[in-house]
Amino acid sequence: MEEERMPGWWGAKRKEVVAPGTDRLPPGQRVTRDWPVLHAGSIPRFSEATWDFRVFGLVERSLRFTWREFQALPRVQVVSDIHCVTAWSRFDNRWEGVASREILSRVGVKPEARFVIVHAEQGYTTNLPLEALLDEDVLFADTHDGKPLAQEHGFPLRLVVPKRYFWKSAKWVRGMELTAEDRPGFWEVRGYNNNADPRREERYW
Ligand SMILES: Nc1nc2c(c(=O)[nH]1)N[C@H]1C(S)=C(S)[C@@H](COP(=O)(O)O)O[C@H]1N2
Ligand SMILES: [Mo]
Repeated sequence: MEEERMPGWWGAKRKEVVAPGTDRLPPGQRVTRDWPVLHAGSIPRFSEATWDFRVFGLVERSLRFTWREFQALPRVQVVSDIHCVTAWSRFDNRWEGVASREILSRVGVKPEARFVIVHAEQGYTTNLPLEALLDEDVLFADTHDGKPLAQEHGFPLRLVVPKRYFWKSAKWVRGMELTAEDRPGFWEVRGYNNNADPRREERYW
């Protein structure tokens, strides 16, 4: 199969990556084959001239990538399932992009850093423990099922965090801020669960 020759292809490890030791569909979810679009606000327009991706906060060196620089980073491919808090799950999404741990390895994370605030267009944020972003299945994706990410799904770049409900997977991402204290994000301050583990049905609080 052509796919198996691709470097970094994780299809063979899919079962472990998707759901270690558990049934694949988390409680209260049903499978959909289409891909619903959900977000607050409008779909931002991408301008390569002004786009950047910044890593800042508790790091030894703050980094700023232009679109071209970001595209030059080492790439990975991950197959994972989406679990949305509104109860749909979509299996076997083939993502391509840059692993979050690849980016974090370049900034020199300070020992005090324990959380990451993910920043996206129009002030959208979501918060995650640092270790969640070091997970091998987490990436900033620009490609889905072999095609550039659609505008409404986060073009040019979105985060994908398969082990959390999908609102943690910020669309139109622009950076990561490392912090010592947790800081609830856009949906987290609006009643969504801070941890968002689908296996434990951590939907709202
Ligand atoms: N920037 C941004 N990212 C976002 C959101 C948003 O409002 N703004 N909504 C989240 C929510 S609640 C969900 S369910 C998913 C939906 O992603 P999709 O439209 O690609 O299915 O995006 C997440 N990422
Ligand atoms: Mo959502």
